[in-house]
Amino acid sequence: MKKCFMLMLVVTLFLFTGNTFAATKIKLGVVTKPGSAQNIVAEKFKELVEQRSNKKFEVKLYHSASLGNETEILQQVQMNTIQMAIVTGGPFDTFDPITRVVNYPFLFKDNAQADEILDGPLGNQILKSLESSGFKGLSFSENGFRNLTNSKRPVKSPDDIKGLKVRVMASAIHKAIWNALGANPTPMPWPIYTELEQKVIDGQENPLWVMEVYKFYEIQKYMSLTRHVYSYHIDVASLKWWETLDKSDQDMIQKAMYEAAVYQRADNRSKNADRLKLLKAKGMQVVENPDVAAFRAKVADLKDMDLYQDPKVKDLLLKIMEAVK
Ligand code: EAX
Repeated sequence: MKKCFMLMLVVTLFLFTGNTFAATKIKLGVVTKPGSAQNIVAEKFKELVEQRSNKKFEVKLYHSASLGNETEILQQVQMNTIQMAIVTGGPFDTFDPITRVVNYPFLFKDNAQADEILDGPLGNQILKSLESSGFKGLSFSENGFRNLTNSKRPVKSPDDIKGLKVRVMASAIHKAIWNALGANPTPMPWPIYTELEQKVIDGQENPLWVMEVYKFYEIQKYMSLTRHVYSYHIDVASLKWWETLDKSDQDMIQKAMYEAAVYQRADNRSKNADRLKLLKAKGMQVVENPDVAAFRAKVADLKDMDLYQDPKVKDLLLKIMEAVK
């Protein structure tokens, strides 16, 4: 009897400590706060991975710039100080120029087109390419179509943009877009509320959820539904870390991230109509149909810029343009 008890005790202890030591922590970074598009992906991913791995993996979320800005988050992923991140397409630009293809202005007409390209073989070329800079690209979730806001005047045509100081992400293509549109683009990492409030910058551009979650209606009177860039997030892991995982864990994680991304895209899109209502109710003046043809004309030559001359980058851009014609 005593022996049996001892044996049970040993087995219990073994299971307990075994379990404790087996839990692998995944540190996941996002720059934005709870309620943001990035956090919705991250939280869904955490739920799926912990459930499916029976807590063999535990996901710890670092949000609200607690790990620094998006460029700094990506550097930490490269070094494997954190294992995963959901980061806006813009700041990837300095790590791998192929990522700027999707930031090309007016590339996708609508959500369906974005999904078709990004979930298909062309999107996969971007994920694959990221390996050469130390990232395992898993999937694409979304920020959404970006719209211009500012505190100075309603913007209907490029003439109204002249001289506006517009904050842009740390991305050469975003800077080039706003230069071509006649603004005075100012690269600045997220968050930017204070700079808008203090009028260091006149405007910024982001999807509707940002204006709501970050309360930009308090400090930006005017919004134009320019939809100039479909802004994706790239959901990445550290390649160094990825290579330490066995195949079945890799598959489980990859699948969970893709499902989290698909979930979040649908969630984001389903809320846009209400967001627009809310922003108007909060007093924003919205130009719903700006002269998009005139904006397009201003940026039509960007594909011939140096930014797109790397053959790998140019090739993908032209292929996507052809596919969405
Ligand atoms: O998701 O920096 C940006 O403008 C991003 O869109 C921001 O992280 C909000």
